[in-house]
Amino acid sequence: PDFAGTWKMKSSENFEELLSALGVGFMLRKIAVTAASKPSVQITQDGETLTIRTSTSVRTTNISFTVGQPFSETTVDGRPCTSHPCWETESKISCEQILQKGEGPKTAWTREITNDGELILTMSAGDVVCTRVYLRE
Ligand code: R13
Repeated sequence: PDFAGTWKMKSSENFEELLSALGVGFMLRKIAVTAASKPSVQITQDGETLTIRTSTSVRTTNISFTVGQPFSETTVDGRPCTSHPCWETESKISCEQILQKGEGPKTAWTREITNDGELILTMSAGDVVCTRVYLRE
């Protein structure tokens, strides 16, 4: 499917719980939650290669990867990891993350384009799943 576009967030569930599960303390969590309520996501795509720029007022991340090939990124709490993106369905990429050092809950994300053209992002840490729905701008 086509992930390309400029996306705005429609809804978010469990983002703060996700940061809690990762051990992020109260103050930084509140700052992160506030900033992450108005993100801007820009995706470009060339076949199975995606570039995703996620910007907020306090943190901007840029990832570029090809589905099927491991790449380096950081977990949502900022720890370097190696990520393994694969197709879970024809329209859903599932990505497991392995921390480069240290320990922590198992983290992963998925990104899926629905039939009505929405982008659904999930991020998980252990049993906690955060779901964020994006619409094309
Ligand atoms: C700040 C420092 C503390 C840590 C943190 C974590 C996440 C975020 C900010 C911070 C933000 C994340 C936004 C994620 C989005 C995801 C998406 C705990 C390292 C800088 C406060 C803002 C927008 O929807 O793809």
